[in-house]
Amino acid sequence: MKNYTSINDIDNINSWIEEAKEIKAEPLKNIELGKNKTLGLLFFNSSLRTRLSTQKAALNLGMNPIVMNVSGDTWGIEFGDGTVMDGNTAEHIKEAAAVISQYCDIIAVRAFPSLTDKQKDESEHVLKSFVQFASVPIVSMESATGHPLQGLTDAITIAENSTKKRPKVVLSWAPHVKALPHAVGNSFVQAMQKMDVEFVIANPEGYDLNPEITKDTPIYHNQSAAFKDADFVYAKNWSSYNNYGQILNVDADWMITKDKLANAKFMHCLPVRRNLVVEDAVLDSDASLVIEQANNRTFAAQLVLKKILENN
Ligand code: AN0
Ligand code: CP
Repeated sequence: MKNYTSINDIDNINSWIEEAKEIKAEPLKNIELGKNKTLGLLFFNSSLRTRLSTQKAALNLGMNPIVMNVSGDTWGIEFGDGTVMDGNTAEHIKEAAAVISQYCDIIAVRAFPSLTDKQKDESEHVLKSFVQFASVPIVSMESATGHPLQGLTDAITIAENSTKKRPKVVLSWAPHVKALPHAVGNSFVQAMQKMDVEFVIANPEGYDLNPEITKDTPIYHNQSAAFKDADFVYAKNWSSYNNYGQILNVDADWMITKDKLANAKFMHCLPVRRNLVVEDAVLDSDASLVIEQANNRTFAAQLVLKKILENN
């Protein structure tokens, strides 16, 4: 594997999960693998978990992480081909990616979608420009349409916490006040489609995700019907895909409550807004796996970096 930019880069999810568990049991086993290698982390957007867990993963492999906030701390980057750069952007991605490649052995990038221009977002122009113009491997730390480190983490967490051979997993839309990306939902869908689970999606009408991603996964517009006999409920808000980037309603009825959850475990990628997405009684109970998910971000990132280091 050269780059890790999508859940589709996972060739065998079960073997990846087993390897992640081995890393978790002995995180410093490969401390020599990344010696004298540098990981560059570039953030076009905010982050808590990704920023810290990916650096921790690099440190566990003996790598040196260096971090840059692209918005604010550096020159505005131009992505357009042939642009006359007489506006606000000061350097082109062609130079920027090539220069960063002089300092880093792997580059990790976070770049959220605009949520206004569907075609541009779906072209993944930021992530793909780094892949094109950098001379070193690229890792997505959440791009316009995917969050593959999160999806891998979630697969690991479900495998670790499952008491059944084939658990039922529900991805449920939940209310939010801001228009949020589809990336986390998309990567979770793709990860669950690769696993041996009974997987369904619940969302209000108008909020169906991209059908090219959901494929034949059942979609319920009735949340309680979807939650029947669930073992894992994964909550996430996303804005409308059809009415691209719009908030159609903030239907509070879709908030995850302890009553709705019944015997299921609760999952969320974080950050989560309490008592809007999910009530306190869930997050403060033993049913919540959110902190263990955040912990597993380190081992998912470490597995990805290890595979890239071994291959390059
Ligand atoms: C972001 C999102 O929904 O993509 C990041 C989640 C990891 N969440 C927010 O902006 C709240
Ligand atoms: N789950 C996740 O990616 O969190 P951050 O946005 O804080 O990195």
